[in-house]
Amino acid sequence: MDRGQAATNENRWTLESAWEVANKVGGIYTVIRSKAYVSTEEMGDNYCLLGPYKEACARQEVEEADFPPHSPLHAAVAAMRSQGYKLHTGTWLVDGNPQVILFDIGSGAWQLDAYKQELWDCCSLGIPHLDVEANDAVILGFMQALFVTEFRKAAEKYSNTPPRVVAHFHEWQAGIGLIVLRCRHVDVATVFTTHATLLGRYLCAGNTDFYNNMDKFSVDEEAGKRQIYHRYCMERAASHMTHIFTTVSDITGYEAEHLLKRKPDLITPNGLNVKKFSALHEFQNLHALAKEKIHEFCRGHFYGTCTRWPRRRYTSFVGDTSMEAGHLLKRKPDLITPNGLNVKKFSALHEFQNLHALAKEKIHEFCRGHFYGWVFVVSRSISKEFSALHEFQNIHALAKEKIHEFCRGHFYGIFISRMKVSRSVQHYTSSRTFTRWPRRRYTSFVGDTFMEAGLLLKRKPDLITPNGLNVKKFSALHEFQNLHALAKEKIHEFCRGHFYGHFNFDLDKTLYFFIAGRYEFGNKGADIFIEALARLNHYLKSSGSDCTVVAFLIFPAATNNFNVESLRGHAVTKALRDTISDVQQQIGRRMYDLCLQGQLPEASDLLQKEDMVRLKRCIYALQRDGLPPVTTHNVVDDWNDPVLNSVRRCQLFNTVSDRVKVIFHPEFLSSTNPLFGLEYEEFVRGCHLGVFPSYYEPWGYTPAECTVMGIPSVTTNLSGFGCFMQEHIADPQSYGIYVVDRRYISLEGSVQQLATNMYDFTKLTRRQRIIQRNRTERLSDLLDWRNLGIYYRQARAQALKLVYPDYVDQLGQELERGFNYPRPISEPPSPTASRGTTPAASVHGSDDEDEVDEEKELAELRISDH
Ligand code: G6P
Ligand code: 1S3
Repeated sequence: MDRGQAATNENRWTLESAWEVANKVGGIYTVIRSKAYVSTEEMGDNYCLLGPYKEACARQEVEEADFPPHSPLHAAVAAMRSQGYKLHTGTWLVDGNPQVILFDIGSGAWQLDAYKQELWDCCSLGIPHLDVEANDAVILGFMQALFVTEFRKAAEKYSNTPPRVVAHFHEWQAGIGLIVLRCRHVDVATVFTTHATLLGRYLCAGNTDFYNNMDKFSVDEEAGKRQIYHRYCMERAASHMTHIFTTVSDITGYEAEHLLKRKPDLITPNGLNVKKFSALHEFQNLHALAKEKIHEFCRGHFYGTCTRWPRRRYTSFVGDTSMEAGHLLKRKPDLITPNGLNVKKFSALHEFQNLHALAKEKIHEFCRGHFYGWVFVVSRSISKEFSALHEFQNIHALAKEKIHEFCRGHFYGIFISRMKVSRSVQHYTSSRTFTRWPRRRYTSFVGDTFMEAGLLLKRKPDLITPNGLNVKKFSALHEFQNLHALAKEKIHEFCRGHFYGHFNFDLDKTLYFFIAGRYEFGNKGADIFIEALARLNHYLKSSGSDCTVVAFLIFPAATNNFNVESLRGHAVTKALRDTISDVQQQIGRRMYDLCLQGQLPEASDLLQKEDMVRLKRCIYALQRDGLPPVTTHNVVDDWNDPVLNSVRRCQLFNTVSDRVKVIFHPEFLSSTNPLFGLEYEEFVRGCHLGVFPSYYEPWGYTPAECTVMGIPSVTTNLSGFGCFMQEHIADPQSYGIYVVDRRYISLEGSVQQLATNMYDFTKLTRRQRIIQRNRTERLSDLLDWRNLGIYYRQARAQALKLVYPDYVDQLGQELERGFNYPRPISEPPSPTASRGTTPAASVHGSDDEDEVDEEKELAELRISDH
């Protein structure tokens, strides 16, 4: 059936409202945005999102357009506009491209007092004047309630089938709309979802033993003490007045039961819009690359007959065409129109001289080939003849390009001048050598040679000596593994810059751990992470491990930009890299010429004195007085910053002897960042382990995102994600999901467990890490909205049944079967089905030889002393 056809036939609609629709603030934005694809798949144009108009985000993400005139959405928008409200309509430019209506809060502000009065009259809810956020929530709520009312009326008119409308609201900021709809008895079914509770977040941020006292809090008093009583009332009223109440995890459900005094009807776990990479094995890549070379040959061989790659003619002439035409076309041309050329004049750079040099180099190249075997000193002649070629001009041009580059960075944003930057610069890329080629078996056999030899040579061989091959094993490398290697290389580059002068560790034996999120130090578990890192440092030192761990902490805090020391590091390493690349090219050229002359190059022929001088200058620039900084930025409140204080207390100062290095990056990552130049997603891919030992985490998208990218992570049994994984996977750790106990053991016990988990991780071999990443990535099905979206559908269906008892749920049977996700072909069984300590113990087997081998191998390689 077409997208949303069933909903259209039934005149069934879903209007979903959240403060974070096309308004990037936190996790709810990710929920709504990532879910849009499955929502529109199910509902088509009968699905629409409602949110506040936040210009900065909306202008980038929303394509404004009117709804089609025959749509009840169009009628309702027109009705609102005729009453003086401003609404922006269109589609959100995300997967699924859902329809969206954004309400301009300013246009309803003049009614604020009336709205507050109505709230007070209908449910004794008083909103203080000074709470701007709550006031905005009230205005948005009333505007949305009015819109839904108008929409309901219009939907009745546009179809013969009675409309079935679900209005779904997320979190307290959107809750007022629901309260108003219910107070005014509008005929729609309502769903309310909380992603956290206000009081829970506040209580956890203090030093409270939250989970053991949940049933004992005097909720009104606690909310009053924190001056959030009115917000708490908005949240509580919405959760009680809704037809169906849901939370994102069991743990938040438990919290809601005690703090909001209503148990959720359903848990609606968060998913992700998982985009799977096809399982590309390395040999497949090699096939593609080799095929491209054959293509290239064919282009050359069949030139002229290949219609897609036509042969170009570069010559032009006037010649005797006139005579030719006279004979063949039987008419003498009236005029000769000689062909011209588009002459491009070169300026003071004597570009034609350069072209001469380049062309001459090609003739040299010909000579090298033609006179091979002869000692023919060809390159000497070009070696130092700078003047004629105006080489100094070239050098000027190259150096100027570097200054251009600096200017581009320095004047970014105001870079409007017409600098001629278009002359191309040659880039040199060094190819990576994959030490571990993916495993594959190429068999060979001798066949009947034995018989043949006996007959023809008249002697029977004494022994058969079958021919072997130098087999390079291919392991099952998936595309996301390649992406990991590429992104990791960029993090390596950052480390080279950051630790210059103290760079005494081997990047090949370096592991990258990270924590990231909203800067809630205790709630997100940064406190125990730093403490556990200090212990890990001790374990690695005392065991004599050659592994280094670089731990990144990414939390947005107030800063005065990057610090000079971090920027300097990247500048000096860049200078060294450029010099080496230059020297490398020159060495290559010298070596090539010497070999062609039949000489084996001596080191002194290749690396010359002036190269050494250049290198020495770069090496001297790498000296530094202090230690590599712990933070990349100047943190505004340095002495009170919780991360920096904790790092100081644990003495993780990045000394040469530390095996754990710490880098606090107090800003979210973006590709324009001059230190990393990486988007968050790419950064995650390049890391080895995400560490999220949260104390308060209703769901927790960060470890979920790691999982779908195939990066192992640490989570806790106090996070919705951690509990979900424990429920669905028998042995999460073997899939790279480490669940730290923060609920049933002491704080000291949790720190210890985290430190041990991290230490065990450092003991895995590269191969074990690769296998573990493969397994982690297999869990992505479990987190895909295509599977988890069913809970939202279920919530809406239940709400409709409550309001319209005659409502027949077409999805009924499917819902009753419950949650079940398909087992991928040619991969080990789904984690839910596996009950052994490792998936190798599965009885289901696997169609893929590589996978089976990997599983066996991992079982053998498992560290026995865990
Ligand atoms: C991926 C790449 C491999 C690389 C490996 C490094 O699997 O495909 O080529 O060797 O990553 O793994 P590591 O855990 O050491 O970063
Ligand atoms: C909340 O955002 P947070 O980081 O403040 O909602 C998210 C989406 O449901 C959830 O993943 C997270 O745990 C909550 O805490």
